[in-house]
Amino acid sequence: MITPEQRQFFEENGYLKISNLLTSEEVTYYQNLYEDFLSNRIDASRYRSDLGGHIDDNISSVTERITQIMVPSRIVPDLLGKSLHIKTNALAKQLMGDDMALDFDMLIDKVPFSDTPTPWHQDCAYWIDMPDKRAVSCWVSLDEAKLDNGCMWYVSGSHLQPMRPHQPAGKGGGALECQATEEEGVAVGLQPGECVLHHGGTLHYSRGNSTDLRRRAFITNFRPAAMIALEREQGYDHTGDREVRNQGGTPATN
Ligand SMILES: O=C(O)CCC(=O)C(=O)O
Repeated sequence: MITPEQRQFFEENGYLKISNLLTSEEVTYYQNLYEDFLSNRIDASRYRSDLGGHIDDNISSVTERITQIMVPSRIVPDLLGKSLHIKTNALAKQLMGDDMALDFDMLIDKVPFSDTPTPWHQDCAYWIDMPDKRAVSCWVSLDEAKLDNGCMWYVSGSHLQPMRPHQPAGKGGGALECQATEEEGVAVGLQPGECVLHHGGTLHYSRGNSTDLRRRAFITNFRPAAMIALEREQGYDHTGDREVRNQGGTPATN
């Protein structure tokens, strides 16, 4: 249950940490499933990309700097009936209304020593413009997330400000970036099974993983069912399929 104080904190700051979302048994279930996706035992190649592909150097010792797998629940539909989706949808409804429904989900993994920050951005910069701006992402950590393996940072209240100008983060990959610094931000460390919610307009970022620790995030995103219908009518479903990108001119997959 979200308390009135938590709701007020979210409304004012644009993010909110939730402790004890998943039990340790549930965390183990999602960690195992995550490994099946990463190792291609579950084939998600169609929806897999490197969110760190904008980094232009030849010294990478990892094949993907930031592994992003879109719409895992489209590949494993049973996920929709499991605890992470059910609990995060309930949080989204409590925060923003009963019409909040799952728009997309994704896995974002930063392998040890991949050392690649996620650029500062606002999710709404990736999306088509919608009349109803309600949107919330639930970033569920399957590992301890701390500063140097890439916990999330947020600029408090940025969802209440005009969106900052965004540009492609580099030549490769689909990531967007805008101007912001850690001095403006707040870091939110998490234990496995905890999550942090952020509004679609909240400015956020994470450092690279410069440690030997894992940093696996399972993310669900919710918005009003009517806005999801509007997106789909325009061929926009967050899969990053070339067909959809070309139609919509959408630069990336978030
Ligand atoms: O996991 C990350 O580093 C970035 C996550 C993110 O940008 C998001 O959930 O919107």
